[in-house]
Amino acid sequence: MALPICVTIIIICSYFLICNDGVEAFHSIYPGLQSISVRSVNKLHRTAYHFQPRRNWINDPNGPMYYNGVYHLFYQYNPKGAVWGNIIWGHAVSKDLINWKELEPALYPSNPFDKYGCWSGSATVLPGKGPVILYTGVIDKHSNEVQLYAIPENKSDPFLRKWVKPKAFNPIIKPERAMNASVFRDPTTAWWSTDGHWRILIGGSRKNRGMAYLYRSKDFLKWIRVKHPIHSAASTGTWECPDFYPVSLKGKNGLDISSVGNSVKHVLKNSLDKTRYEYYTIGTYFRNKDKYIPDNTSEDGWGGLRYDYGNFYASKSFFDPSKNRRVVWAWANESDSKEDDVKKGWAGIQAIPRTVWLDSQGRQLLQWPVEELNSLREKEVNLSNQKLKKGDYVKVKGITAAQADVEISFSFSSLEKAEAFDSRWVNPENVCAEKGSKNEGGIGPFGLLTLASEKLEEFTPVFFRIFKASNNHVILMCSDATSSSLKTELYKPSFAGFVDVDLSIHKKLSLRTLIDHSVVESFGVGGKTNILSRVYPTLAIKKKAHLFVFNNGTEHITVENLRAWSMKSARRN
Ligand SMILES: *[C@@H]1O[C@H](CO)[C@@H](O)[C@H](O)[C@H]1NC(C)=O
Ligand SMILES: *[C@@H]1O[C@H](CO)[C@@H](O)[C@H](O)[C@H]1NC(C)=O
Ligand SMILES: *[C@@H]1O[C@H](CO)[C@@H](O)[C@H](O)[C@H]1NC(C)=O
Ligand SMILES: *[C@@H]1O[C@H](CO)[C@@H](O)[C@H](O)[C@H]1NC(C)=O
Ligand SMILES: *[C@@H]1O[C@H](CO)[C@@H](O)[C@H](O)[C@H]1NC(C)=O
Ligand SMILES: *[C@H]1O[C@@H](CO)[C@H](O)[C@@H](O)[C@@H]1NC(C)=O
Repeated sequence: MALPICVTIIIICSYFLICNDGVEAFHSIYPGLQSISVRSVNKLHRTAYHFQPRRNWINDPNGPMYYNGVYHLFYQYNPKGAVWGNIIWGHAVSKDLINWKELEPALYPSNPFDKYGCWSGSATVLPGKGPVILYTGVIDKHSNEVQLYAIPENKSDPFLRKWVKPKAFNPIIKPERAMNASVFRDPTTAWWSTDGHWRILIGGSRKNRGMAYLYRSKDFLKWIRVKHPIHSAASTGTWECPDFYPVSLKGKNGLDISSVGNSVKHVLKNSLDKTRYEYYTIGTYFRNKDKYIPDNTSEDGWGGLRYDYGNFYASKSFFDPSKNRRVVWAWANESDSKEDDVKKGWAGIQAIPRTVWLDSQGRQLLQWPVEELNSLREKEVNLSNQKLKKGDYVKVKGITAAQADVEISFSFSSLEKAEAFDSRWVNPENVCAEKGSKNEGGIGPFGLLTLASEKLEEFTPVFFRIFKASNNHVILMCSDATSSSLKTELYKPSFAGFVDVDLSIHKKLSLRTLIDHSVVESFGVGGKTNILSRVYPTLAIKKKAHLFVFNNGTEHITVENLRAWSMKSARRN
């Protein structure tokens, strides 16, 4: 369960003098807004192929799974309004992860243990027995939490529409007295070990130390906490939505959750409530010790590896046995204000589901939109061998630039003109904010101008910029919202990440960007560094949106190949 950040309390309270209603828990922060429903939703910036429900607020993806030929996506949902609150589990099903059918909610408060909310959780498909959902129930106004389970009422129903919460064993896990019960949530999918036990993780913290509690069970009903957490890290605050899964050292195939073997590593991902970003480590899972230890190449904290350096949170993965892949889902929140959300009648989308696998060097994960997305590609335009001098920008004509998929590769002949890298630049976002696309460089900035108005009053550039450090080159990838909209009162971050690539052999960089009205979702260098931005152009909308390639560095850049497609809208229902 991901909660809206606390600092907004102050802002919202000053707008609506209604916060001192005696509710102290930090999630009850928009009591005056959370149940305002609108008659008709504003379609202007709605997405055409990124999943969102018909109206209202959504956040975390929950319980993704593939069962009997159907993909299920559940999600945190406010059925009454467009800000967080009244949380239940929405439910949608799909045959291809792209076109969805929205169903009735799967879980909603129905007993004393989830009276104040059905928060995030996961699904496990038990061999021969079918799916089980584990989720967090909120028992009171102080957000004290327990874990519950639910099973399908009828396993033969192809869509698993109805879920029941058996009384006999629920809640299956309660916090112990020494634990902080208000930060004890988001059970993972369970894995099975040859000692005959199922195991799950639950996120939490002790003081400021983030941790993933480990529980085991023989029968999936009676759960016992293992004495130590599987892993914890100082100063990281509460770990939300932990995700723990095996990845293969050999190739792109995903692994089922319980896989073991010599060529298996593990990934632990946590969503940090403190920063509202996630990070992951790659490491070794010592089964007999119930311990996970990150590799020394994975930083274990704020500055660690991220799936995505933009609006991307509370992610959750699942193994898809039909295509032998692991797929990760995540929530991308809005960058406009709560008042805007109430007016437009909706807030929150899901990022495009991504296949995730381990890079051949074993140091990071790679991600790529699921291949089914390509079925939405229609009209294609392409460009090759286009030279870009400093200050050039070239329009990509002939596609619906507000709803598009673009793949592009760039090359250049020398690294000589790279600007000097300042070793104090630890946070790529600061470098992106300082250097931007408007600040001319040596090699780059070069890339795409997405959601651009004809005269470039508005645009969201996605670009690379190359620097020379003392003994290597540093590649910065930015998705900069600074000029994305003429509307001023928006969150316009200069999202950025460094890209781990060796340019000494091939001086080439590639980029794929999915553009969807208020989404610019980019995959740098085959999915090494990825950034999802939410933007709200006022001029660059629908047919008035344009796409350009540009170069603002002195080194000449060649667009080796560009392929861009208009995208069809995904079917909903
Ligand atoms: C369960 O679902 C199947 C398939 O939809 C249906 O034929 C059957 O009648 C259902 N059983 C009950 C008890 O509702
Ligand atoms: C429990 O966690 C909440 C939320 O982070 C925090 O406000 C509270 O101080 C914690 N309580 C204790 C006893 O640590
Ligand atoms: C990291 O661990 C590997 C073995 O897993 C070891 O060879 C290497 O020296 C370690 N590096 C550092 C910086 O500790
Ligand atoms: C370029 O686009 C045209 C149609 O616009 C298409 O026929 C052709 O196959 C494309 N070429 C490549 C290399 O993709
Ligand atoms: C390129 O640099 C020029 C000069 O600084 C600036 O006016 C222009 O906006 C830049 N282009 C982009 C796409 O940022
Ligand atoms: C998404 O919205 C922005 C702007 O309000 C906040 O700064 C982010 O913290 C928030 N992200 C999450 C995960 O809540």
